[in-house]
Amino acid sequence: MAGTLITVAPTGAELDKREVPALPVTLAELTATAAACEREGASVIHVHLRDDEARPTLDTGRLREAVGALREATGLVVQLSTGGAVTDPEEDRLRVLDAAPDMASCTMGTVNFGDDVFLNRWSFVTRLHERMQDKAIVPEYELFDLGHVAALERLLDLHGMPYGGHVHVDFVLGVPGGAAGDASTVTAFAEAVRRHLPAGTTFSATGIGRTTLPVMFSSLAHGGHLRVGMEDTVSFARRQPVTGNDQLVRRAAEAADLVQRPAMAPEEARTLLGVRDPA
Ligand code: KMH
Ligand code: ZN
Repeated sequence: MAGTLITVAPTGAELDKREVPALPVTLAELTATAAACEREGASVIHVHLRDDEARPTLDTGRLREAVGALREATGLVVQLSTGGAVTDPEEDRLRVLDAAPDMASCTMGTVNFGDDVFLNRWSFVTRLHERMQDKAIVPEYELFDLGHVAALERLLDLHGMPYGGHVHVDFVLGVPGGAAGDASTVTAFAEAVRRHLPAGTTFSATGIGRTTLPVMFSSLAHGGHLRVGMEDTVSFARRQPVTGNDQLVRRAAEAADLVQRPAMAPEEARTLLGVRDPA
């Protein structure tokens, strides 16, 4: 039986370091949390960077530096976010790929995001997909709503398979404005993947805030993989703030052990996802 791929999303673009002191925002904090998460069972890291004032940034120089530092400090598959913050322009988001990560995220449509709008126009999605094909970067398709499965089916039909020939998607559930973070929604997404996407497509799932546990257990029950991290959840339990990303990865790895699909090593994840060998 295959293992469980655990992706850690340690930082995100939304949280304020002053309100969440354990959030990794410097490069030293990022590499330290990455190494700790790898020890606990993570095999992929989904990266958003912050600037010297801890504000979200898509600066290419910083992104390149972070990719190098993460490769130096860990064996993790490095996935850069092209989602950025809701305010980031499309051209800046496309330029993320110049930092030559192993993977990058590719959100499959526009979604309300709290009071904001996370804009992903069709023309932008297709440019991102094609540029990743050209640059040999493996996408992780982010699905915030059920319609995003249909959008991905259309994308693959019209523009071909991603680099590496394997399709991997991530259900991001429980965003205010997107699909709910509960077991029946995971079931609906898993079924839609099975019906509409190529055979062999793999999925992970993450639930925002308090939806993290139902989404985690439901994904495992469907043979899916996991994403956890402070981008999505900063509360470990009621009135118990997360102490660090490694705490969330450890819990995910324990759950994976319980279902007898233990956490995958990064090399296994590389093979599964079709990621090219590190330079
Ligand atoms: N920060 C959100 C607006 C991604 O990384 O690709 C988008 C996001 C998705 O986090
Ligand atoms: Zn993200």
